[in-house]
Formats: sequence, structure tokens, C-alpha cells
Amino acid sequence: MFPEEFARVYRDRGYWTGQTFDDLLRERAAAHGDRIAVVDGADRVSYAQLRDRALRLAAGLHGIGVRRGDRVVVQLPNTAAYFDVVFALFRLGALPVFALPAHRSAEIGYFCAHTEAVAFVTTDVHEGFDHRTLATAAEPATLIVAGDAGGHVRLDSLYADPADVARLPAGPAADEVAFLQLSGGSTGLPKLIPRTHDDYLYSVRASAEICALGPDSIYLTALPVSHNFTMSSPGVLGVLHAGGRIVLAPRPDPATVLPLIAAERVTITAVVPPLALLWLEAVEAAADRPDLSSLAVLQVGGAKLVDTVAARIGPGLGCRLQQVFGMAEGLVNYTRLDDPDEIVLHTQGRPISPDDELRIVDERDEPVPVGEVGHLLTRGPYTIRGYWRAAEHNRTAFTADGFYRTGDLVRLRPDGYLVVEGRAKDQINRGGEKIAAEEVENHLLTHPAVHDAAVVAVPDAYLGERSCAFVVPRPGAAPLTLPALRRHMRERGLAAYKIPDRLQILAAFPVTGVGKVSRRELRAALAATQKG
Ligand code: OOB
Repeated sequence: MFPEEFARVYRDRGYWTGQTFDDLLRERAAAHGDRIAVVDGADRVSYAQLRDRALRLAAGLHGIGVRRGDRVVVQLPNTAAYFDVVFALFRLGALPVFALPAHRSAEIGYFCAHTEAVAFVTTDVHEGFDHRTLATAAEPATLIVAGDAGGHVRLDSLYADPADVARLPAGPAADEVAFLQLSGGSTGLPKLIPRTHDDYLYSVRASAEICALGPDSIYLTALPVSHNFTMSSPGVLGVLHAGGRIVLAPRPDPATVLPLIAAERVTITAVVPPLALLWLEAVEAAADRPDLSSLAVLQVGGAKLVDTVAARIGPGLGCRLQQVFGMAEGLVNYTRLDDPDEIVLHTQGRPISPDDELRIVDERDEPVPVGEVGHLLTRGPYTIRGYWRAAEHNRTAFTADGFYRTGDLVRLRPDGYLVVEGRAKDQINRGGEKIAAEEVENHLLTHPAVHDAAVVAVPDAYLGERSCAFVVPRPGAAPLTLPALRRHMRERGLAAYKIPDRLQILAAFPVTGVGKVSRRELRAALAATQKG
């Protein structure tokens, strides 16, 4: 993972402490077992109960053969069961692979196959979709279902007796990989991100401090709980570290979230820019202004927040804005809570760690002058040195000396704050949801009427970006329509957010000097048709 000379420095400087996720929960349960850790509707789980549930589940999972080092794909909505499952796996040293609730058979099938997962943990029916239908895609992984298992293994049946807990083998060491997180990606198949207990918990502890979390913090989980932002920036793990309380929102719409903030006296929450706007507009339009007096901080990240919306958040919601520019691969930047408005409104923050190394370079990897836009490369105590089982891809995704190529175009201000100016990777950032162009193109190419395909981002007032599929039809094929193409993608089991929003038919693609499809020209052509 990390070269030994770096690992030594990160330990010497106190970043990596040898604490595992299991240690964290054990210590917190011992210190204040009676405090509420997780609120999921009427279910209020104390630290002691969470610890107990996780251990009994660990024993039950061990009983059906889950072992240290095994992979288990986890796809759970924002529910208390999520915490039982991940802390059970952490105790065993089995690696959760964090799927999103939006993922369907194409993604789940790939995660299970690529990681050789022994089990797939999901829910019964969520937002109208029956997740048990993913069993076939997940095979040969054992399907474990939270709720009505319909013939599969019931999660509830796996909570073993305390006697079995006592017989559990030793857990993992802190320098081992704790889980696999998903990369937003820009290639044909999603890449998996191996994070260790040591590196991740450093980012969690430091984030909790930057965000001033403490025992009185009440964090609302509006985004999917397994996303890196919600999990660790400072997210649910930061709250558990600080001894605070997690309140789970089943979905992020204002009608669900605003009353929950008022009722549970939420102090901090995290959203993507379109949600910030949606909440703002709901609050501004409400006849009866919801009581948001407890809310101290709204974190916004995952995609660029436009200055005009940034300026409305403080006055509109009566809280402090914090911009967060992070990535599941590691590096996370925050504006600080006591920064002046000029910084909070116009930058995406500065790194967590004094040992986060940033390089801003041109096309030839030469540093650009301070203040100019360039490609962001980074290395540090919680940034991965390589994707999981992706040796070939790693040769281009990282520099020879271990810097991660973020694919982001940024400007570093003289005061050390970053401004995100654009992106060089073939990715669409659809309101914080990342779409790898090549992955969608490969699915488009399976349609019989598609000869060639390219997917690019188009600007969108609400989501920031949407996706547009440019297609060169196969000669003689029946005319292609967007609904037919979208149906084809759905039938292939692709998550809905990856399915193109628009379709443009072309006779041929513009190419660059080296014969590659010119996405820049495609975007320009689209802009021209929109103006004309
Ligand atoms: C977060 O993580 P990912 O892995 O879903 O996506 C990372 C990418 C970044 O490379 C950048 O392209 C974009 O998302 N991004 C932003 C941004 N925050 C993320 N672009 C502009 N402004 C921002 N504030 O998205 C993530 C992980 C941890 C904390 C927060 C976000």
C-alpha cells in the first residue's frame, strides 16, 4: 500500500495511531455506552447497543463462513442496519465493498465478480425497487437481506448469541485494508479504492476536529450513508469518533429533511450543491418557516457550488456554509468554520493535513506558476497509492513517485486555498453523482443500432451537469430515439443516474489530431445547437 518510508513518517507524526474501526466503537461504547449513537425513525440505538449488535452480527457472519480478508458487497439505504453490518465486517476484518442504493445488476454484478465477494448484503424493497432481484447478478455471492428475505438469508437471523461472540478470532491490524470504496471513475469499469483503518481514521479524526464535532453534535445523514463525504468528511464516522449522534434521513427531499432537522435538533449536515439549492428554495417558499435554529453548519461538496448559491446559504438557512472538495481516493479540502466569507464563498477549501502534498501541473507534469490553473496531483497520509487489483490503470492514474492524478483542474491561491476550475477526466458530475463516460459508452455500443458513441457533460442550471450521448448510427438501422436507448440501458441493469439525459445523432465524430474522438468539439457543437 504505502511505501515503508512514508508509513514511518505518518506514524511518527501521529497521523496513523494503530486504531481500528472496531477499536473506535469499543472505546466509545465503554466511555459512554448509554448515549444515543444512531437515530433511524423510531429506532434509537445507543453506543452500547450498536457495539453489541455489531459483535453478534460478526459472530453470525463468521458462522456462515465470512472470514478476515473476504469481500462483502454492501448496498443498504440510510438505516441503522448499515452500521451493524459495516462494524460487524470491520470486527471480522472482512472488507465491505460500498455500493450505492442506486446501483443495479450491471454494477452489483461487476462488484461481486471483480472482488470475488462471498456475500452481498442488501435490503428488500427500497424506493420502489426490489433489491432481491439482484441475487442472480450477485451470484455466487450469498444474498443477505435486511427485511423480508424472500427465501434468501435474513440479516436478522444472523445476530448470534453472546457466547459465539466470545469465540470470534482476532480482528485485523490497523494497517490492513478496511474496505473498498468506489471511484467516480473515468474508465470502462469502476475502480475500487482500498482504504486502511490507519489512513481513513486519520482523515476522520482530523475532519471531526476541523468541523468542531463533539458529544453534542447531531449529524443528519441526507446523502447515501456509504458515500465518502457522508462517511468520513467528517460524516458518520466523525460523529461516532466524537461521541455525537447520527440522525438518518431516508431521503434528502426538503419535506423529509426539514422537519427532521427541527425535531432532532440537528447541528450539522452535508449535501451536494443541487440539494443545497432545493432546501434553500423550500425554506424561502415555506409559509411556516421550519425551525432550523439548531443547524450550525451546512457542508456543501461533491460538485462545484456556484458563488450565487453559496452567498444565499448563510442568510437563507441561518447557518454557516462549509465548502468541501474531496475524493474517495483520499484528499479532502475544507473551508474552515472561522474563515472569512471571502474564502468560504469563493474557494473549495484547503487540505486537512500539513502533510497533504499538492502539485499543480501542466500537460507535461511541469508545475504551473502559483495562481494559474493546472492539473491537481496529490500524495499524503490518507491518499491511496493505487486502486485495488488494477495494476495497468495505476500506471497512468498515479505518477512514478506516487502522486494521484485527480483529473481536476484547480487554481492554488497564495493563501493556500484551492479553487476548482474544471475537470480533465472523462467524467460527468451530475449533481455530485459521478458518471464515467467510457462505462456508459460501452453500454451504448451494445445497442444494435449504435455504431459509435461518446458521452459528454452538458451544463444544467439545476444539476450543474447532465449527460448527453452522441451516437453515430449503424447504416441501415432503424432510427434511434432517446426513450428506446434509455430503455435499453435500463434493461442492461445500469443505475438510473448513468443513463443519458439527452441524445444527439451525428453522421461522424469530430476527431483530435491523434485520431481520438474530440469531446471538446462535441460539447462545442452542442452549445451551438442550444444557442441556435
Ligand atoms: C466526493 O468524492 P467522489 O469520489 O465522489 O468524487 C470526487 C470528485 C473530485 O475529484 C472532483 O472532481 C469532484 O468530485 N468534487 C468537486 C467538489 N467535491 C468533489 N468538484 C468541485 N467542487 C467540490 N467541492 O465527491 C467527495 C468526497 C469527500 C468529501 C466531499 C466530496
